[in-house]
Amino acid sequence: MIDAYIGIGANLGDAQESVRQAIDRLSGLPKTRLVRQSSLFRTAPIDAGGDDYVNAVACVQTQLDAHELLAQLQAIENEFGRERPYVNAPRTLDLDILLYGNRQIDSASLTVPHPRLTQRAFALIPLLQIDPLIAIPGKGAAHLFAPAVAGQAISKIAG
Ligand code: PH2
Ligand code: MG
Ligand code: MG
Repeated sequence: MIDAYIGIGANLGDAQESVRQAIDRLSGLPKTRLVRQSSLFRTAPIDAGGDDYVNAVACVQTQLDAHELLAQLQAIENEFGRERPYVNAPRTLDLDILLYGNRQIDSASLTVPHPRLTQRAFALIPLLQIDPLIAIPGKGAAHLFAPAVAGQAISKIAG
């Protein structure tokens, strides 16, 4: 069993509802159980246009290997009508593997830890909410990177 942390984002359509439903879908993945979920956060787009995002992070325990997990996440994105007209286009749902246990993976389709995790409040802050002591393989304690993203707009959504 591996603890995998999934970054969830949406800024097209009913983003809050999509993020909530996506977390529900994660809990139904084969060989996988949902362990923790962060609050939902409203965040300003980073290196992207469109509306504010709704972001969250979920922790799952899974027996899927990293590429099987990636394929499952892409299938969920597609179910939610994900389109990719250009890089960082507004999206109905984005599911990224942020961490896969303590593994470092660099394949054609997958880089883990997520290469921009330490630079983006929308991923780092929800991650720290569910595990304040978590370490990022190759980089060290995640909380050490929080000051560097303190200028990025992020606010917890009530409820
Ligand atoms: N995702 C991106 C690019 N920019 N900005 C925010 N606030 N939230 C995201 O999830 C996000 C982004 C690429 O995946
Ligand atoms: Mg992403
Ligand atoms: Mg993605």
